[in-house]
Amino acid sequence: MSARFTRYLLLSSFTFVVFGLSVAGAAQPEPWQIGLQEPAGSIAQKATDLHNLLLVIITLISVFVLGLLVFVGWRFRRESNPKPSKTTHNTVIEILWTVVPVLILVVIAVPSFRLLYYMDETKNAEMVIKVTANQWYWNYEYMDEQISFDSYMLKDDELQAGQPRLLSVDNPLIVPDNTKIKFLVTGNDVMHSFFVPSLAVQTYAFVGRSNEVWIDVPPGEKTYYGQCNQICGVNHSFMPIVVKALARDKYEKWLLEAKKDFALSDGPDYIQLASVKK
Ligand SMILES: [Cu+2]
Repeated sequence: MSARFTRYLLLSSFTFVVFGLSVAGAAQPEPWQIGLQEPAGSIAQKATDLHNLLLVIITLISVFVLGLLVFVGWRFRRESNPKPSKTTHNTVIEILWTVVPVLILVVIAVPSFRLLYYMDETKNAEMVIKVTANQWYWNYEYMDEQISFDSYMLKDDELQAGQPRLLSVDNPLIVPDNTKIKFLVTGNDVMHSFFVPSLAVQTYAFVGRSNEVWIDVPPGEKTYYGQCNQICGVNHSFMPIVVKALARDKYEKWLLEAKKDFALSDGPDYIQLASVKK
């Protein structure tokens, strides 16, 4: 083993350990990541399972088609097939290449629809949070607690140790762990999208419309990072989402503080006041 290779090996394992430590307890993209983020919650788990099933199916199809192409190119090349056949159609093959893809699509459709309807089940949510997208920050309103606050991205000079750049915010969306939460997603200006990959939640935020989604935050304290997923203007890439799951007692403690700091004022015009403040 050359000295250069040893050095490379040491450096890469060091990087791996350092990054591995820094992302422990957080769901975010990792350097050299291939594939999806580790799923959190039942929707994400089901979506990952469906993705893995589709990966197997499309790999088998691609390998089969590639094999056919290579075989035809080799078997019917000019030297081995000097007199080309003038066949124009073959009924058996035509029926097969219609019926087999239909069957494959049906096989794919069953788990897809099952997941789609599962994601639609917003009833039985233990709490509701209204998410409002703005150019270029998020507003979170805890409807039952009468609190509301804005969430802005931290600039580079505001980052604390361990906080990922372009993903950290001043006021994260604090949620209790092990809880089913319904989001009502809406917008205040242009079209945005609320997207947290590890929780498998992605919903468009429109003016004048509220879209429903739900997540079941898994047990355990963890931070889930996401971003606006719809190009919404010059600062589109600077409106990250941070969902921070706390244990129930810590969440209750945070709630007491939040009720002082982020209390919604009474009256019908608070939403307008919140949106004017920029
Ligand atoms: Cu946006």
